[in-house]
Amino acid sequence: GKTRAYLQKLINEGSPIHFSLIDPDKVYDINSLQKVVFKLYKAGTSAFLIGGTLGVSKEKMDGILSIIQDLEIPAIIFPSNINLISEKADAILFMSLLNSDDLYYVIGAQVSASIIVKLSGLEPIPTGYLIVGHGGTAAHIGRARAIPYDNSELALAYALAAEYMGMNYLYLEAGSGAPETVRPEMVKVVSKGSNINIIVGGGVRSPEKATELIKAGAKAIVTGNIIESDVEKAIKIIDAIQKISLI
Ligand code: 1GP
Repeated sequence: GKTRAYLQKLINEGSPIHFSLIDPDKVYDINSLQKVVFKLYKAGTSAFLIGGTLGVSKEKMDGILSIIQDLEIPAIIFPSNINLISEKADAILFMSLLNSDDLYYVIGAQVSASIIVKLSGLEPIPTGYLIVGHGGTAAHIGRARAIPYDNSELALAYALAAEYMGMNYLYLEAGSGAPETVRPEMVKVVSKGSNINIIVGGGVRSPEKATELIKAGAKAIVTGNIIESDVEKAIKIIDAIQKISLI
């Protein structure tokens, strides 16, 4: 698959990945989004993620995707449920919410969606989704038993389980707008103890924090809220992590 190969190439080169997350529910003006998307693209964001937990319809997704579609970088669906599958994207984070108490979010939604994904031609990216700390709306809706911010060993146990089940990525999620990000200490323990590629998101609002998380071993950083509230800040985050070489 093209998107997986593209991301793997960045990882092999030691280039940190930056994902710009667009939540279709938070987009009120498609024209200003267009400008923001172009700025992020020019600044060197690695790919766009599109998704959100509440208030997202396929129509809204398609509207956003029509803007991103023609750029040279991938548009990747970050799904909260099975209704958010659009053939206008390049790929989908095919995720299991590993620490959910509800089998629907662990394997049910995936079974309901798999044939649709196959028919859509979207490239699935096997991803474990692990909710940490604050957890935000995603934790509530996903019935997650969030991993405490300071329990790195528990996160590592999930990471190894995900790796042994064949997943490529582990998304450590503190929840959109979380007052505290996943701690660099947890990222360090998981990256040292496993071979899975770590994505970190939730509450990343400064270049310093993003840098710290990358240096701790994250392969990718996600920024969501900041893109809509302060795109120049998001660009500073992109610039900061691009300066880091992981080799
Ligand atoms: C949410 O991890 C993402 O799923 C991004 O979080 O909106 O806080 O950047 P923020």
